[in-house]
Amino acid sequence: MVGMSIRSVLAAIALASLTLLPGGGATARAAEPEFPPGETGFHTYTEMSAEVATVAAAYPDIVRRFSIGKSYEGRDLWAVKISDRVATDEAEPEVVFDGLHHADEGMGLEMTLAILHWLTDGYGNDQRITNIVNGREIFIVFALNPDGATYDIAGTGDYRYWRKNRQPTPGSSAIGTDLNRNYDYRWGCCGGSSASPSSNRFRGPSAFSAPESSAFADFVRSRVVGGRQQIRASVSFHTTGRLVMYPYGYTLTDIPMDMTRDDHAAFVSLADRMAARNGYRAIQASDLYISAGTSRDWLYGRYRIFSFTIELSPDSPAYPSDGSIASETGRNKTAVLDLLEQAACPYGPIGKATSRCGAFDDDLEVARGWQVDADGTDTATGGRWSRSNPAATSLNGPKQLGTTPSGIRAYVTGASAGASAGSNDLDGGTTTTRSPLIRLPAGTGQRLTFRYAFAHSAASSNADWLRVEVVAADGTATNVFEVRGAAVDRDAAWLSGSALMDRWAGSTIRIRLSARDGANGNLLEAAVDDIRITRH
Ligand code: 3K0
Ligand code: CA
Ligand code: ZN
Ligand code: CA
Repeated sequence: MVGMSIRSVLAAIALASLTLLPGGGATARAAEPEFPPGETGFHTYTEMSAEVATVAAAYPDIVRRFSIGKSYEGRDLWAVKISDRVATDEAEPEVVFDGLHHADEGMGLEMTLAILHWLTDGYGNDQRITNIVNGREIFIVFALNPDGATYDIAGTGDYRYWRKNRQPTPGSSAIGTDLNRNYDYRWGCCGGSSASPSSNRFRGPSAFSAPESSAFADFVRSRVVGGRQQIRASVSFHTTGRLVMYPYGYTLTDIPMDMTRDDHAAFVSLADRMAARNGYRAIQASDLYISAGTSRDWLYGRYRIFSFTIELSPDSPAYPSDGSIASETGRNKTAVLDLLEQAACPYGPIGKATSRCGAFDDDLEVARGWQVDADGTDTATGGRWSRSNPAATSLNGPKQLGTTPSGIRAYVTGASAGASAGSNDLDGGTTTTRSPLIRLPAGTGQRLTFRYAFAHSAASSNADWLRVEVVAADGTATNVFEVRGAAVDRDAAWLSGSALMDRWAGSTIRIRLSARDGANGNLLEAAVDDIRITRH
């Protein structure tokens, strides 16, 4: 220590303890854990962290490194964003890859590192990769479960066969939660996880009880910009089985209520495309076994992200050898590149690029930034717009329809299950709901299309209406579609409406749905679904 100032001694001690205690935990580790002899080609957490930092430093124009949060033991959950103009949030489709939800699935981490290297090495050298990096914003979360992965190899030259994280469970001596059972979508349902803390499929005491799954979810939530989730596709890499799996895992039903027909068709098509490239088998996740609370189900169920789980490597041996890293990751290269390309329009492979991937597309199945009574001026006393699963009502014929053009939700003027006609209809004035901001492309021919239903009793008059308005950037509202009431009984039926958007080409607008009950004692129902702006 001769010649060292107190300050540098302290700095040296701090550095040493950082190295010794990467987790900041209470127990000192004597040496950095390493994979068993013969398998050291896999990256430890420390090696991965160093490699990600090195690549980020080498490619500052296209790689930004950040941490999405900390593991239970305090390790950073490292991530990168890869794109041109990487410091700017551009209007480009976003894609997320993650590895190592499960501690003992090291090939998943190798896969995320392989993607990092393909994209950075290829940028400027390979036209396909250059186009992808220019046109997408790619996020990679390398190791969701660094504590478990470190523990798995911290034994005496062999694996510990550890899967879960390293978080104690209150009231139990058992350690660890299965991160891929801890997400808040159908959490704990349907026999797809275990309530027992000692189980390898332990779902945790509550959804998002684990800091690692919670940090991943927070990151995904942070990608909601202007009410719209920017991430369009994702892959979570696991081992083993050589499978490409799409939602859902929680049910054997192919197209349950919380999936649309278009989305299912797109999932099958995207999975088949990847399977054709990596030679794996494409299946619905539940065809492997029922799993609930997985990241994949959450990503689709909550945000309609086209999310996949890829199980790398053959089933045997349980731990693939490090000699297979290059070939097993390599065979996934074109599958990954294809998904990155298709992410611009996941409906492209089912031939619906024109109808589903225009300037705006909302099937109203999940919250996408609409706001009821955004201006605080609505006067309706009942039956305000509600993004709901409508209940069929009848009064001399159907008034609110129990079906929707897509999925199970639409905007309807009041939906209370089991309600009788007249108890949940629009009353007392006007109700509005306003879309998030929509940037219209320059050039003519953009058309707003939607499905709607409008029904009333014979007590209606032309003071009743359903309107679709365009609200310009300066707040000016223009009526582009209107259907009015009349003194006749009118039954509900799903119809198509449309309006040309040329007036607003190149500008930023909102769509507003407005329904009005202009007279008393009248049964009035309106509904809207599948709101799109496309150019045919
Ligand atoms: O649907 C799923 O994502 C479940 C598959 C996954 C799991 O979490 O059980 N299989 S793994 O544990 O062998 N990677
Ligand atoms: Ca960019
Ligand atoms: Zn796994
Ligand atoms: Ca719908």
